[in-house]
Amino acid sequence: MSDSLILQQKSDGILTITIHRPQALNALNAEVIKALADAIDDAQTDGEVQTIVLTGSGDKAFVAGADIKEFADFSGKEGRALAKQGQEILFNRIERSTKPVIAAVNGFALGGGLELALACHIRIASDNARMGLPEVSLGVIPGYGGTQRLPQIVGKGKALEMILSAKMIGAEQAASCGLVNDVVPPELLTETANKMARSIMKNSPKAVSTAIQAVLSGYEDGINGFDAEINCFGASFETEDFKEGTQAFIEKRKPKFSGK
Ligand code: DAK
Repeated sequence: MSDSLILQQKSDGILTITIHRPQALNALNAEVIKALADAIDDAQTDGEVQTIVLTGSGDKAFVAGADIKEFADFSGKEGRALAKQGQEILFNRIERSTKPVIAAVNGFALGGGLELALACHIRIASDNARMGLPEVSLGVIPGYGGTQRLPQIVGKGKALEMILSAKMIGAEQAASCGLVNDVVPPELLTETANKMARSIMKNSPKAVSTAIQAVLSGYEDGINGFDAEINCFGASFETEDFKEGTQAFIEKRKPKFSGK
C-alpha cells in the first residue's frame, strides 16, 4: 500500500521521489513517512542512484504538513515517541544521506512539509510556493526538527519570526533569507532541480558525501567541526576518486569517478 503513496523514478543517476497523496495535499501520515524512509534507505546502496530529488504530487503542494487528522488525538507520550521516531527514521536520515537530496518545493510546504524540505541538502522552489511552520496556530510546536534546522538555515531571528507568527512566506522572501537556494517558474522546477543534481554529479561522489558529513559535523553535539573537517580531508587522499580527479587534471581530461 505504501508504494502508491510515493512514486519513484530513476533516470541518469537521479532518483525522483514524489509524495503522492494529492487529495490531502501530500500531508505526511505514518505510512508516507515509512515509505519515504524505506526509499531513502534503499537509495543509499543503489548503484544506479547518485542524487535524490524529493517533490510533491500535483501543482499545489509539496507537503501541507503532518496529517492533522492523524495527530489530533495524540497524547504527550505518543507525541514525544512519534517525533523521536520520525526524526530518526526519516528526517535525520535524509540529512545524513550520503547522496545529496534536493527538495523541489512545488507549492505549499507547511509544518512537517517544510521540516522535510529543511532536512534536504538543497531547496529549489517554484515561484508559487508558500512556506511556513504553522504549528503554534494548532497548539503544538514543530516536532520534526524545525526548531533546530530553520535557525541553522535562516538564522535565529527570522526562524523565531516564522515559528512564533505561524505565517507563511512566499518563494521570493524564502530566497532572500536563504531558506531556498533558487526560485523558478513552476514549469522549470523539475528541470532546475535536475540541473542542480547533474552539476553535483560531475564531481566525485566520494568527496560529495564526505563534504556532507563534514558540514553536518559542525552541528553535532560534542564534535568539533574543524577537527572533523581535518579528518575528512585527510581521508579524501586515500580515495580512488582523489587519484582519478588529480590525474585527470594533469592529463587534461574529464575525470571518471568510481565513487570509491
Ligand atoms: N493534514 C491533513 N489533511 C490536510 C492537510 C494536513 N496537514 N492539509 C490539507 N489537507 C487536506 C484538507 O483537509 C482537504 O481535504 P478535504 O477537506 O478535501 O477532504 C484537502 O487537503 C485540500 O485542502 P484545502 O481544501 O484546505 O485546500 P485550500 O487550498 O483551501 O488550502 C492550505 C490549502 C494548505 C492553506 C490548507 O489546506 C491548510 O491550511 N492546510 C493545513 C496546513 C497545516 O496547518 N499543516 C500542519 C502544520 S502542523 C508530530 C510531528 C510533527 C508534526 C505533528 C506531529 N508528531 C511526531 C506527532 C507537525 C505538525 C505540522 O505539520
